[in-house]
Amino acid sequence: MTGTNWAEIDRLAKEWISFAGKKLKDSFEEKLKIEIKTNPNDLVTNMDKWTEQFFYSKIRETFPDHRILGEEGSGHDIADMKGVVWIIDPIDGTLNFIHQQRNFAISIGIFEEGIGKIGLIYDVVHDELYHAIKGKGVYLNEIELAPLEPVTIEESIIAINASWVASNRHLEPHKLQSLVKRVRGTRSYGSAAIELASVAAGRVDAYITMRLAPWDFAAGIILIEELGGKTTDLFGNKLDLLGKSSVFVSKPGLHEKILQEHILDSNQNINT
Ligand code: 2AM
Ligand code: CA
Repeated sequence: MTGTNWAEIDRLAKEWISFAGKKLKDSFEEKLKIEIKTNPNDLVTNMDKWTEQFFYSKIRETFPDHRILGEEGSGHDIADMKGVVWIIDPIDGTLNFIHQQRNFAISIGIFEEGIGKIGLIYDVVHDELYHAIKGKGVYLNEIELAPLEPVTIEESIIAINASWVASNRHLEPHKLQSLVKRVRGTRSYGSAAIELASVAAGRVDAYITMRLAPWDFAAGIILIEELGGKTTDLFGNKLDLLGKSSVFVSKPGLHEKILQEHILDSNQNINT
C-alpha cells in the first residue's frame, strides 16, 4: 500500500500510549472493577477495557481504514491481515497489574499486509518504552538497542514460566527440564510483552511459552526480528498472527541449538 504515513502513525501511537500509561498509573488510586473471563485466573478489569476502547476510538477517528484486533473484544472476527492492522493488548500482565501494580505493559504491533511495521511495548511503571520501526532499528526510550548476537546454551538466561517445566498438556516436561538445568538461569516476569521486550533488550537470551494469543506477542516479534532474533512457535514454525500458539523467541544461533538439542528430539508435541 502506498501513501501510508508511517511517521504520523508512529507519532500518534506514542502519544496515545503515553496518555494511556498515565491513566493506568493514576488508576492505582481508585478501586478496580475485576471480572473473571474464562477461569478464575483469567481476569479483566475496567482499565483493560478502558484502554482498549481508548485506542479503538482514537484509531477509528484518525485512520478509519485501519483495522484493530484487541484482546478485549475488538476485531475478533478479523480473518486476514490485509491492509493496516493494529494488534493491541491494552494490559499485558493483567494479574501483575492487579496483584503487584508493576510488570505489566501496553503492547501494540502495527502490520501492513501482514508485515510488522511498528512495534511498541510500554512497561508503564518502569516508564520504559520499547519501540521498533521496521528498517530503522529498535529503541528503549532514547537508547538504540544493539543487534542480537549468538550465545551458547550454557551462558544463556531464558525466560520461562514454571508451569511449562511441570506436567502440562502441551509438552513433555522432561524436554524443558533438561534445558532449565543446562542454562545459566531462568526468569519469569508474568507478562509476555515484557518477556519479549527483555529478549530485544538482551536482558534475557530467549523466551519460551506455550499458549499465547496474537495480542500477547505481536509487538514483541517486531522488536526481536528487527534486531536479527528468531521468532517462531516452539517447533520452529512461523507464528500465526490470527491464532493462538506456542512462542519461542531467541538470539540467533541459540534458537537452532535449543530446537535441535531439546525440543525436536524423539517425541513430538501433544498440542500447542
Ligand atoms: P494477559 O495478561 O494479557 O492475559 C502470563 O503468563 C502471560 O500470558 C501474560 O502475557 C498473559 O497476558 C498471557 N496469558 C494469560 N492467559 C492467557 C490465555 N488464556 N491465552 C493467551 N495468553 C494468556
Ligand atoms: Ca491483556
